[in-house]
This record gives sequence, structure tokens and C-alpha cells, in this order.
Amino acid sequence: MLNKVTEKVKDLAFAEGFHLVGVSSVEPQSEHLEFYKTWLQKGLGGQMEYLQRHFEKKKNPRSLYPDAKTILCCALSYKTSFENPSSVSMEKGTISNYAWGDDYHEVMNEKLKALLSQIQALIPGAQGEVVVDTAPLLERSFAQQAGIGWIGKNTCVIHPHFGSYIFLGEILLNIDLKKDLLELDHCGSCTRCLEACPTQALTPYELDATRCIAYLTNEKRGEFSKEEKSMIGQHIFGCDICQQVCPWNEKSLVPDLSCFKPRPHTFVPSLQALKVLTQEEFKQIFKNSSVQRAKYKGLMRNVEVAAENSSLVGKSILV
Ligand code: B12
Ligand code: SF4
Ligand code: SF4
Repeated sequence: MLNKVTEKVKDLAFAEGFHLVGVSSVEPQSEHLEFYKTWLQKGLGGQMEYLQRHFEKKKNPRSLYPDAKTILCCALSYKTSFENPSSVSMEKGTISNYAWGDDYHEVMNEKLKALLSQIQALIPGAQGEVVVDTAPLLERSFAQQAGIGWIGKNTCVIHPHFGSYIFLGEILLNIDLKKDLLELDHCGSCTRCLEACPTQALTPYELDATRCIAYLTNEKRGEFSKEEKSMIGQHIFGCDICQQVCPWNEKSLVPDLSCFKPRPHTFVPSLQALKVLTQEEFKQIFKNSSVQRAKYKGLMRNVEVAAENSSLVGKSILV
């Protein structure tokens, strides 16, 4: 009976367009909570103080939804036929592939809410709480428990066929479903991501956010130090390098969803053009886009620094 209901729920998730779905218990992995606590204590979260505030709630997902019995973990691939080049010419910048199209929070939320309604139609009395990214839930850890993928040395959840360009979202449900098996690590002896990270932000399975270009360009507020300026290179929002080099992304499936394809002015954009972007144009180009996270001020700071860095490309440091 439990198997049948679980299969039906999973079928509904696939019908809603999710590429991967799995079921986890509501209990967090204690060693992951410990890892998270130590990571924060070491100051690796930088200015992201909300991660400190989230700790108590992350210990117990029932603080998000008291009736939760299972967590339905869903993933959606954002891999498209486009790829950021490994190096860009002068006057150009890069925006991470996850932010080229529509804001994934909105895309995932809509799909998860529709899925919850379908589950409620299937199972009388079913209730749940939809979660994507911003809630205090150890999303990667639960995705691993639900068999969605393993946590790689670049800290991303990787699926053998869909790779790591996947967004995660969950529904905390008040019903029992059959739990999946935890996915095992398939990184093996590979160290590509560790070697490719231009800022040495990665030690195996641990990321120092204060050195990560994604953190610097998306989350950090205020001016950059001299070292931070040189770290961001020509990245104006986010960074894909530790995923681009991952062999599991080289051969992964390409769903090519139109909502995640680059909008005009987001694929290797001209820095000169962005330097004169007005606030009004920012609102238009990045409407319902994850780039809004940096706000106009943050994006313009990044563009300014990337333009300075691009003017240094190819010049001798002795000049
Ligand atoms: C803060 C945050 C960031 C920070 C810090 C990232 C980091 N690696 O910690 C910054 C701004 C740098 C960032 C960047 C990115 N992020 Co982000 N981010 C988050 C957020 C909001 C919280 C993550 C967090 O708590 N980090 C602290 C670390 C300690 O926790 P953790 O990464 O979850 O790792 C846990 C487990 O993996 C496990 N674990 C990890 N390593 C080890 C090692 C050992 C020994 C053990 C025992 C356990 C363990 O324990 C950890 C704690 O539970 C989550 C959403 C969420 N609610 O979880 C999205 C999330 C992780 N981000 C996501 C994405 C897409 C990105 C970017 C790709 C965006 C981009 N291109 O710019 C990059 C990827 C960079 C990278 N290599 O991680 C996705 C990841 C999808 C995936 N396939 O894994 C998430 C899940 C959002 C979502 N809903 O889709 N992000
Ligand atoms: S996102 Fe970029 S800067 Fe951050 S760990 Fe990966 S390669 Fe390094
Ligand atoms: S590049 Fe290699 S080590 Fe890094 S996450 Fe991918 S498989 Fe693991």
C-alpha cells in the first residue's frame, strides 16, 4: 500500500515537470548538523548572518511544519544548450547559468504548490508546506537522504544522469511515504573542481564562502577589498567554474527548459553596455530574475570591478 501511494506521488511530481524526486525522513543527519555548526564557527559563512539564525530551526524541520512525517524532495535541471566560455574577451562579463532566465524560486514554488494540490486530490487529508532555498532547511543534506544525488567535493548535489545543475525544493508532508536510500559518493579520486576554483575557496567537501565568487557577487554587501576585487575577475553575478569542470556535468542530460535559457543581455554581456545601465533598465532586464538578489547597487559594483579587471587582462603587472 505504502509503495503504491509513494509511486503515485512520484508520478505526480514527474508529471509536474520535476526531473528527480525522492522521499526522506524528517530527521536531519546529525553529522551534517555538526558540520554546519563548525562551518559557521569558523566564519566560513561571511556576512550571511541569517545562516546563524537558521541553525536552531535546521535542527528540527518540524519547526517549519509541526505535522511533518516525510519530506518529498524534488529537483529540476537548469542545464541548457548554452554554456559560459571558460575565458571571456575584454569588455565582457559572465552571469552564472542559474541566473540567465526566470528566478528559480518562483519556478520551483509554482511547481511545488501545484504538486501539493495534486497530492491533496489523490490522498484525502494530505497537507504540507512548500520550501525552496530561503527556508531554514538543510536542502542538500535532505536531497542526499532522499537519493536525489551525492554531495560532491564542490559541495553540490550531483545526480549520475542530471549532474549538478539542479535546483532543489521540498514539500514537508503530513503523510507516510516509503523512504528512499541515501545516495553514495561517486567523486572517487577526482579533484578537478578543487584545482579549477580560481580563488581556492574549496577544500574537499567544504566551501569558504568568503572566498567564493558566488558569495562575493551575490551576497556580500558593501565595497570589495583589493583581494576580493581581483578574485571576482570578470564574473558579475555568480560562478559556475567548479561545476563546469565536473565530469558528471560534461555528460549530463540537457532538458533545455526555455525558462532557464539566457534572456537578452544576460549571456556574456558587454561590460561597457552594463556600465551605463539605468535603474529602470535593470528592473526591466532582470524582472523576475535571481540577479535581483544583488540589487541595482550590487550589480553595478560588480560591473565596475569586472570592467577594471578586464582592462588588466593581457597587461603586464609591471606596467
Ligand atoms: C548559503 C548558500 C550559498 C552560499 C554558500 C554555499 C555553500 N556551499 O555552503 C553561496 C552564496 C556561496 C552559494 C553559492 C551557490 N549556490 Co547556494 N545556497 C545556499 C543555501 C541558502 C544554504 C546553504 C548552506 O547552508 N551552506 C552551509 C553549508 C555548510 O551547508 P550545505 O552546503 O547545505 O552542506 C550541507 C551538506 O551538504 C553536508 N555536508 C557538506 N559537506 C560535508 C562534509 C562532511 C564531512 C559532512 C559530514 C557533511 C557535509 O552538511 C552541510 C550542512 O548540513 C542553500 C539553500 C538551503 N536552504 O540549503 C543554497 C543552495 C545550496 N545553493 C544552490 C546553488 C544552485 C548555488 C550556486 C550553484 C549558484 C551560483 N552558480 O552562483 C553556487 C554553488 C557554489 C558551491 N560550490 O556551493 C542550490 C544547490 C543545488 C545543488 N545541486 O547542490 C541550493 C540548494 C539552493 C536550491 N534550493 O536549489 N550558496
Ligand atoms: S563557485 Fe566559483 S569561486 Fe565558488 S567555489 Fe565554485 S569555482 Fe570557486
Ligand atoms: S569535479 Fe570531481 S571531485 Fe569535484 S564534484 Fe565533480 S566529480 Fe567530485
